[in-house]
Amino acid sequence: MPVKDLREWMQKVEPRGGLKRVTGAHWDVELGVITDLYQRRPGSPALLFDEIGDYPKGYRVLSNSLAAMDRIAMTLELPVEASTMEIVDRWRKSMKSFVPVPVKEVKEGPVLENVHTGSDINCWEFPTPKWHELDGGRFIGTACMVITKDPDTGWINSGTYRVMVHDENHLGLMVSPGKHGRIIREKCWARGEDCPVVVVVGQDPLLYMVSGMEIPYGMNEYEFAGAIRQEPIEVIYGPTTGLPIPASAEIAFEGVLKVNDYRDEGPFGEWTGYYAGGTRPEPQITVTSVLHRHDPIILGSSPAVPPSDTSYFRSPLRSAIVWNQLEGAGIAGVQGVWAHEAGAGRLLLIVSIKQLYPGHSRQAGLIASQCHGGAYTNRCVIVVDEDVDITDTNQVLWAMLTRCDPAEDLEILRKNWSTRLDPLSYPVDKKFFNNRMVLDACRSYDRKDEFPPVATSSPEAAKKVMEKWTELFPNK
Ligand SMILES: Cc1cc2nc3c(=O)[nH]c(=O)nc-3n(C[C@H](O)[C@H](O)[C@H](O)COP(=O)(O)O)c2cc1C
Ligand SMILES: [Mn+2]
Repeated sequence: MPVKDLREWMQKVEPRGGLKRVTGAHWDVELGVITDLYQRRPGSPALLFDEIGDYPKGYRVLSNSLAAMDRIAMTLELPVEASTMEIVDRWRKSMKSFVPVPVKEVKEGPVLENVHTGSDINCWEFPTPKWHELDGGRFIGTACMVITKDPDTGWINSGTYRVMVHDENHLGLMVSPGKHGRIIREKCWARGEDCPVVVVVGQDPLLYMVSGMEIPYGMNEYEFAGAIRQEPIEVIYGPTTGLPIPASAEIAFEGVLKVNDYRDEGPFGEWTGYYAGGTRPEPQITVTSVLHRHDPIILGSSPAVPPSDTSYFRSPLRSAIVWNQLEGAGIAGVQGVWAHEAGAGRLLLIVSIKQLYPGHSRQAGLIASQCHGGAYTNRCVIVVDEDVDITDTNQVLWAMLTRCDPAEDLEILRKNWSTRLDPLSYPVDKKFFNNRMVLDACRSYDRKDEFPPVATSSPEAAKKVMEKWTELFPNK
């Protein structure tokens, strides 16, 4: 049975050792440090914090939710033992052929167990973490869904954008240029209208994944998630905004972005592993209602030096997007793409190809570095031959060190698509660009046939031995 909400998701992962309960950690940095230390280890359990300093028992935080491939697979409705490349494949198919599954409206839902409006609103009610030591505030929205509605078309969008608590009834919202939530807010303001918004905190992690990934403009993330789940997402319509909210969400803040209402926000530890800039004015949400379940759970994520909770799922999903786009650009022979965790799924792309003609590998690398799904903040693309396992960093480095001649096989590209979050980006007239490289680590096509043979057992020899020596290779 597909899970419906965060609690069912936790019940499903706990028996597999995928959930660790922590009592007594403080919201002020301690909980964030524990998360940071855990998330560096791939496969580490989700962390459920309770009895969080100053707050009543039952008011909880769940972090590190997607730091393990088996939990990512499960969340995408795949078998838990699915390989990384099966996860990539799943997303490739979802992005290519997706039949939207409309939401199902329900009148009642656990999110309505507590409804606060007017003077009853208190955004400090929840144990919102200060995630990192240098953060400029407490961020309740990290692995959240921010729901907005296009005033022209009625399209509902959901994106994961950070949300800081300003005071009892104001939240800060930082949405980067070009993101759908930003485009919608700008449309509202251009008409002189306030922009209604809902911040959902604590939802089924599939909705977190889908909101945190680039789904094409005009598509409704609820309907995309419904297509993956093969079941409609159940929503209630918010009492003060009329926007759809998962009926079994833990917490939802309804509110409005009033025209030109800015307030200083940030900084916050970012996915690049750095703080980008200091405190800056960003739009603020005036909260019109707070809805929450009894004993609510904040679903949180702490971007930091990668890998982090965020980069684990973005790596396979972004790999899928770049792979599809390479194929869409007509590149034949692509065997795989890996958006490496160390670059948080963006800075480093590895592409493997079966070389078919001279210039093929260079073409694949240059396109990967510039196609829409790969271009933003990339720093390095490495192209390797098909014998290299692109998810094995040692193999990729070995290929680079033995097949990429620095005098011949390194392309440097200037003035590319970046952001101020990239510590190596540079402003030209206040607009940010970066420089990047493509390393062609394939055997050069002209030397392909005389390149020294690889000194490792052939797949055939290995298979034969493993079949014979099953006691030595029990898991093969
Ligand atoms: C944990 C996490 C935090 C994020 N924080 C922000 C943020 O603060 N601002 C932002 O513009 N994008 C942020 N993103 C990236 C967006 O969620 C992502 O680009 C998504 O595609 C946005 O949705 P949209 O395409 O509907 O705009 C974050 C992603 C994740 C997974
Ligand atoms: Mn979107």
